[in-house]
Amino acid sequence: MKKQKNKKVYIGLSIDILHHGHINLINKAKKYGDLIVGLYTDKAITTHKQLPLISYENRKKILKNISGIKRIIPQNEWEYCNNLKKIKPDFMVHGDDWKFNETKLRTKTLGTLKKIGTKLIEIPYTKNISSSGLNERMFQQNMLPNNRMSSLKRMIESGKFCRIIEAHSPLSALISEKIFYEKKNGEKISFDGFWSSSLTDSALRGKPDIEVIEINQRLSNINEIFDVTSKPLIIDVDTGGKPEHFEINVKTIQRYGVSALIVEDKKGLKKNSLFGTEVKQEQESIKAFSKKIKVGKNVSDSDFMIISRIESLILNKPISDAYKRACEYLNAGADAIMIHSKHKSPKEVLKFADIFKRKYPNVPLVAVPSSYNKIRETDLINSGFNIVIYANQLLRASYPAMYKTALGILRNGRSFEIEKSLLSIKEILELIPGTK
Ligand code: SPV
Ligand code: MG
Repeated sequence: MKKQKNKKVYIGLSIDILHHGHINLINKAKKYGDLIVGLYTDKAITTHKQLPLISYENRKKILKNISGIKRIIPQNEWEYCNNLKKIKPDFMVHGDDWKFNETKLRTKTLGTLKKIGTKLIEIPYTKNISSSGLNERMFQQNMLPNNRMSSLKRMIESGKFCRIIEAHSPLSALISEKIFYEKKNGEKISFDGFWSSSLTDSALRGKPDIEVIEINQRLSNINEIFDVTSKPLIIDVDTGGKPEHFEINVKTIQRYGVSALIVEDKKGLKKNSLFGTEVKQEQESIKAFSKKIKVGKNVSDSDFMIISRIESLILNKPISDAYKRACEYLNAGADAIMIHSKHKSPKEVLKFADIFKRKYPNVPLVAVPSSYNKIRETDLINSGFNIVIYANQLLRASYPAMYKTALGILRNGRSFEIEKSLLSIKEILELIPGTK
């Protein structure tokens, strides 16, 4: 076919792993006219898949070196409608595999194409490209320490709101790695990473949450989680200990590929924050805590984040104290702030966010809504939060399930009655590939 003059052709690409299927598509599409590629932004990709390994700018650089592309524009959403309406191309070219794996997207796109008078050309999906093989390659790449470490910061920088969930074991992490909820519009809601909680890591071992589980044991747990997952992880390092110890631990934590740590401004024998003032808890001085941050930042990789956790509200101090500390901790080099509260109402946390974001709109802000759990993610987003951490729900879910099961066996003198609430033997045998 001869290239048609003054005709515009549109294709959407993400090209995280560029392969010959993409080249086939580009070569065929450009025959219909001037080729405009809508390149998926990192944020658009994360509405349906994991963050791409290669950033938007670098994927754009790659595309620029492929001949026959007239223009590259950002594809900001999963759906093509906005770009199509803007460009009004004569043709849109797409692989025909979306008839099977993206039916909602296809139907919606067909509606738009009809309205704007664009012709759809569907190209047979290139043979011998195994999507499971590509997914496995992506998974292996995402697991590498540097890739995993940088992915959290990249996600935040792409403007994505990050949903983090506690993982106390590889199995709990595997659930969160894979689970997604598909909304009516096809958007896939999933967890973006894991929280290694001091509370659940301690409770799992039958120990109190008082910094008694030492860092190497915490890291050994994380290492096992990292063996079977690819998403980023934030570690709760409690008070971080003495600055001299903190410095050494920051280096070790980074080496594992952890993306961020959260260090809280308390001192002495640390008690769980959710006790509030019921127990003796003391806040560290601004000066001493700022020194700890500086020491940690001095040995931090640029992709690693040190998040300062402010305990003022936990200790019934005013919002002004929390704000003052936030400013000082940022001056000391903190990459982000976590504001904690144990109140049932989110009022004070939202007030803090309002004041904080007016001064620091670009500094990431973290919420841990364990007690004020009625708040929805949309409200956190609207208030300027960038990360939400569901800090303990999976372990709290497993305990009552185990308790009920153990009691049921005792009550009945056998396991038959409780079987219906369990994973079947077949399911547990098939849960982990390679067991057979
Ligand atoms: C944890 O999960 O260990 C935390 C959050 O530090 S909280 O339990 O709310 O203090
Ligand atoms: Mg903790």
